[in-house]
Amino acid sequence: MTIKTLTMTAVIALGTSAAFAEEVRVYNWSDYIDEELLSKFEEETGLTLIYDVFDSNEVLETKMLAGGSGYDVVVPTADFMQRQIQAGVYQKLDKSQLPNLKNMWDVIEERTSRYDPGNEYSINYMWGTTGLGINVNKVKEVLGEDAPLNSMDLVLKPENMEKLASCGVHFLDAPTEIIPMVLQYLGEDPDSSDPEVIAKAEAPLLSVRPYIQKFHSSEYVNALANGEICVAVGWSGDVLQSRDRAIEADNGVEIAYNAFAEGSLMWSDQMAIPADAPNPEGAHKFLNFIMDAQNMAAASNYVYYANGNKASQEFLVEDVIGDPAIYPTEETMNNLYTKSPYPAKTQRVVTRLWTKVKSGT
Ligand code: N2P
Repeated sequence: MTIKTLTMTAVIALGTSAAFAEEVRVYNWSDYIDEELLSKFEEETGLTLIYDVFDSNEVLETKMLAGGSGYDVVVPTADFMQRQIQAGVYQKLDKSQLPNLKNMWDVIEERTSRYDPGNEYSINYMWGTTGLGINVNKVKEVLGEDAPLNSMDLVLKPENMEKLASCGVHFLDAPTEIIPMVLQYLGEDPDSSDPEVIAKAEAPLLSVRPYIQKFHSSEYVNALANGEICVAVGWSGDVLQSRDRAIEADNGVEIAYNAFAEGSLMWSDQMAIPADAPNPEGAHKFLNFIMDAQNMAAASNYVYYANGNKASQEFLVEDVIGDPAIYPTEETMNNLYTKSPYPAKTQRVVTRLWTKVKSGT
């Protein structure tokens, strides 16, 4: 059984003779690890690993704010994590239990310290961008050879979307990523927290809403690969995994990932330990295991996301370290933007707008 085939709520207990062993419970994004690493962790530590997956920061946040999740390690995106740290949701890392911190990459540590000063509560797991997953041939068939394959025009111009609706379009169910994308398209500050600026995203989204088949943050990986849909606004590595699944299926579907020429969001997912984690020592063991250079490289090589681990880079395959969609060049990097957490009042505006967009009214 693989993680990929499980539903979001599934729980996997790995190991056979581990009935009495101590447990570590990890809650991570779906399609975000090479599952061989999970059994390797159990073999190396003698701990039983419970590994659950999610595909939404909002779902994770609700669990974290409620408390008592039972998890020892969780993986929020940095902007969400910042306000969760402020809400007292996480415990400080005990760096003496994390010798592999020496492997981490100062460039990324500096980037994430904006959200977690001194990186006292978290380590970077992976980072990536939000852009376009495309079935190249289908989209050209529908829109012609000069289809805007790397532009927001593809998914925000109603005349394009009306045609693409015939082959299927998914958007991430991620309001804090899609709304900034629309603001960027409009020439507004994508990181704006001003409710009046945010309100400007509503009309463009409603104008393409009739042509969006689904708002979902993980189904598109298979749906693109098997030709059920032709476009997804999705996450870089997930689209690249979809490309691989199509190649493996040998079904003639060619999937590409393109960041937006107008500028894409760059996000960082951070591993952190809840304040009420049942097994903080096991949590530290898991973090240290992940920060091993070869383990981190194995994870990135499998899921096509860049990581924050400098020492892992010599073990990355060329397909990963050499792909500017994963490790962007300086020039691409300058075209990316980042997000800050929304203040509570703005978050409510965002949530309301999103409900309206999803319901299409
Ligand atoms: C992994 C998706 C993680 C990206 N499948 C969201 N930050």
